[in-house]
Amino acid sequence: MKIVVAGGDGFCGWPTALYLSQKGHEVTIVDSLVRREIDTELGSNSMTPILPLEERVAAWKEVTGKDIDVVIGDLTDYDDVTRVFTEKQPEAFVHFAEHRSAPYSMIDREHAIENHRNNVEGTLNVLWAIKDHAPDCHLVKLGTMGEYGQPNIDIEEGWIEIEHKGRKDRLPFPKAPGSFYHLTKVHDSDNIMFACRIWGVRATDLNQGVVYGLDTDETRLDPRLTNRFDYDAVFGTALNRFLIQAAIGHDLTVYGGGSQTRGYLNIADTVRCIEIACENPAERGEFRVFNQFTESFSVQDLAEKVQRVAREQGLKVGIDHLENPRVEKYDHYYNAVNTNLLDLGLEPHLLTDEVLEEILRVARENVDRVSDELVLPTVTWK
Ligand code: NAD
Ligand code: USQ
Repeated sequence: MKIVVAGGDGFCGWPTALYLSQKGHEVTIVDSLVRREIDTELGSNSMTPILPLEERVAAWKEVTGKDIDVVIGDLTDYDDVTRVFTEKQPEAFVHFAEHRSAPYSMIDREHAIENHRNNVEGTLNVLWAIKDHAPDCHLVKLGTMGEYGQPNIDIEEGWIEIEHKGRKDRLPFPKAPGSFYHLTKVHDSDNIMFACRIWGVRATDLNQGVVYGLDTDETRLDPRLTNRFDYDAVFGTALNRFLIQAAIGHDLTVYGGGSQTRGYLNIADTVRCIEIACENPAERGEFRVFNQFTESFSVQDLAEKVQRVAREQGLKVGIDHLENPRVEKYDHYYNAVNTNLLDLGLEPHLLTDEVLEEILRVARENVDRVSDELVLPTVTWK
């Protein structure tokens, strides 16, 4: 298939582009490189040294003989988006290309607005370009489990049957997101659903949980292909942060009580889920939602797992319950359905000690690249 991976220089997009290329798909990466600029803004860095995009792609060609096209372009620029659709005529457009950090969206008014502008405008451009230039293209859009929040009922996959005053309907599942970033994903979902309804766009919204891990079979082929690995309090995510904290001898930063629970998945499953979605496209006019996570954990569970595995490697690691910089629920009900991807053939890589050990080993090899001052949270919700 001809597949565009927008956001293909990022943590999820890069290993996905390699995986799809390895499977024989014709892959084009589109990226504005804004994530690298945000590193400069925040004074942060990937814990692993990542090469410039052109050099990564050249290394892939050298190692595998396979070509990946690169377009440096911004989805908020309609000329860039039009060029990609007219020149590439993709059968699937995989859309990772958004600002994805909840704390980044909560820094101040300007960041909240920029987050909305980048994410909502980019997705609207993609929808208009599909309508105008590639109406049969399947949009595979990365949403988030955080769109649903933590309701006191089971979370369904996008839709829920409701009986109200004697009448029934199948309606979008209610949303209660926890940051301005998560809200951008809700707005995207509504816009995509609308475009499916009025223009007959085919779309799959992948409500992904928190992704952990670093390498995949493809990024392990050569050190120049390594993936980015965020550890700072703005872009680093829970489990990956804990592993890096263990490696540098920092207490694990559990926010508040630690009973807040989320869906998680291994980066190796992210790439496979994208392949499954691309190879099983939605129908024309269908807005399909898959909940993309494999297991649920509380933050405290994760900290204890990391503490145990680190101890076995001779590292002494404490768990610190910090005052929570966010506003979120503790001790809440959490039971989300995730059967759509499993039914289509996903075989999850679960969170075993071996998985934790491998990530911890890479973290320990790169400790000299970590700035301690980026570890503690500085952005608050209030
Ligand atoms: P990332 O920040 O590492 O990568 C995003 C990439 O998109 C970057 O390379 C960035 O330069 C690019 N980009 C951003 N805005 C762009 C624009 N307007 N035009 C072109 N390129 C642009 O993020 P990630 O962790 O790889 O996440 C990818 C997607 O998956 C995001 O949409 C995110 O919301 C979603 N997601 C991520 C996680 C996670 O745990 N990492 C979990 C659930 C959902
Ligand atoms: N947390 C800690 N300590 C930390 C970091 C986080 O206790 O050092 C807690 C947070 O308070 C939260 C949970 O861990 O309860 C998850 O936080 P996170 O930073 O790992 O993830 P989140 O902000 O939800 O965002 C990440 C990605 C985002 C994606 C989302 C999926 O950055 O792009 O959309 O995971 S989900 O959580 O399902 O919405």
